[in-house]
Amino acid sequence: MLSYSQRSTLCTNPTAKQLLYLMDSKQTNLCLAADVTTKAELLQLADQIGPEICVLKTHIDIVDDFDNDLIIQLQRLAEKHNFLIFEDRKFADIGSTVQKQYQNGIYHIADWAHITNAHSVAGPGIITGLKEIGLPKGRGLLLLAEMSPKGALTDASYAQKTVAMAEANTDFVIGFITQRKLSDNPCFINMTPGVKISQGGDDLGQQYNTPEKAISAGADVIIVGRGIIAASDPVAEAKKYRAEGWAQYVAKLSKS
Ligand code: S5P
Repeated sequence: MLSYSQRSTLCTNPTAKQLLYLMDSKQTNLCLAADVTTKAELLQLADQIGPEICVLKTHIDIVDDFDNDLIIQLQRLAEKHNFLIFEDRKFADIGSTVQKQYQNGIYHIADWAHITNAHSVAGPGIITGLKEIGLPKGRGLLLLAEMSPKGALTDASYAQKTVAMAEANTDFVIGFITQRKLSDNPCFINMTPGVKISQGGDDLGQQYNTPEKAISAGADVIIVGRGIIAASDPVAEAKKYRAEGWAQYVAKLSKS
């Protein structure tokens, strides 16, 4: 098994390179899903938990009081604490439409999100459309190959077809949202949501695995939301997830 930084040297996409490099240098494979609905809460999480993470994942359209200053401040915090910003937009339309959704509207996602993601259900045109906007800016795209909730339609055949779409676009596609490793290409980064130290789920179908299970199944980055943000001490909890995620990576590396 290659280390994150060894993989970094093999990749051409600048965001993939930067992320893999920073994971090893900062010693974290934790992504925080900062699913909060006010600007103040989002900035507080980014500042307090920023030192523990490699990626801050946003759902920018759930912030009630969104304004451009939020983006400026998030970018400052990303610099200060050395993390990348991943807007979890889950694009799912035809190429022509997603280009506008990525570039225009009130969020201008392509201008600030190092990483975004798309469903593969719409076919390869969605990647081409997003790539025309994102690649000149050095951005990276994750494809949703496999979703975490109960009853998700993303079966093995869907996931494999998604991998094939990624293989045809290795300049821009930097990996997958997935529950397991799907490809041997070292430049694809597997990000796994549905992670919590206490397994189980929520009452809307979400299913959780422990960091240990997620990483042994192939996660490079564990995405944790409520496991951290709903805890009584989110910073202490983030440190726990960071330590656990890193220990599992180091153990896996030393076994190989
Ligand atoms: O299949 C998926 C894909 C994603 S990106 N399942 C998910 O849960 N997510 C996202 O991960 C979801 O949108 C949320 O932001 C996060 C999980 O949050 P948690 O609070 O359940 O850890």
